[in-house]
Amino acid sequence: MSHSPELAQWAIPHRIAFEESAAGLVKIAIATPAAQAHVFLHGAHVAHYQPEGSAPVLFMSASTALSAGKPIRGGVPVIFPWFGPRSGGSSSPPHGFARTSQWELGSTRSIDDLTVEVSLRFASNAETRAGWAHDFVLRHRITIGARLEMELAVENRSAEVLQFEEALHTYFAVSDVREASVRGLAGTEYIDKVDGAKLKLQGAEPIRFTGETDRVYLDSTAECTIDDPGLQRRITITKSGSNTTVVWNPWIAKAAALADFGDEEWPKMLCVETANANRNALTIEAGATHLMSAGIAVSAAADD
Ligand code: TA6
Repeated sequence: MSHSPELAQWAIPHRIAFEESAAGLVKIAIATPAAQAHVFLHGAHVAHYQPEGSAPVLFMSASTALSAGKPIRGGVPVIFPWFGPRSGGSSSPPHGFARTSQWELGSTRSIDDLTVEVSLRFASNAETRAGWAHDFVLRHRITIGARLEMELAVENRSAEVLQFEEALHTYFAVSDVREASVRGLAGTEYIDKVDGAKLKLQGAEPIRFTGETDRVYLDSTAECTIDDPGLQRRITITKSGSNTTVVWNPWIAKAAALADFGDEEWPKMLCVETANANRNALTIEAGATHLMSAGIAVSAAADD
């Protein structure tokens, strides 16, 4: 597969290579003794992460688009500067423009024998300003090893405060969402988007899935876990700089309504998203930078 010659300087033999997909998307192919991963420059999108000896950790729809200007259905979409539909009912793309923009490679480096890091950058331009009149620089730092670590930096390059929402909209691969459970959000307030956006309180029991589930958990910095008995594994999601966690499964009807999502794929995925959204939207001063990070690790199923 060919790749952009100017990127070749950032390749690391046997660890980081650059490929170009049929639709012209540049993919960073990463391999270390601890894990394999794929990251597209398109949307700074982590599309694949698989620790050595584990099944893939991220879901990717077989029906996803993989072309400029279109969101990728799976992996870790980078959501910025608004979450969901833009307020005011405009025709702006849902979940903002970061996930469908072409990011630049910032750097690549080996951290140790098992771990590499790539960083990608996206700065405001005439196109973004036309729809959102602010200047900013995004930097997404992705560390691939025994864990997947992602850190999204938002730098305010405007002369005035910057108000925004953001998310690492992570699609996790599960054997069957009907058998999976999520822990860590007990006692947390959430917006139930499948029940009139009512504000509810999560009980003490683990979250289980019996229908379309779309919940925005607020004021929560908690570590969450996904227990997947089918794959006999627990996925742990730790975070910093994030006060919102979103839990989503489209279930049958919503999956069928999504053109880039296979009708039979909904049992195989579960989103647990690291975010700042709704009343946790951020305001940062001119010149300030905000960091939000998510760490993802896989372990054998807990016996608790
Ligand atoms: O994070 C959950 C959510 O906001 C759902 O409401 C659903 O819209 C999902 O994101 C996917 O959004 P997308 O724009 O990628 O189809």
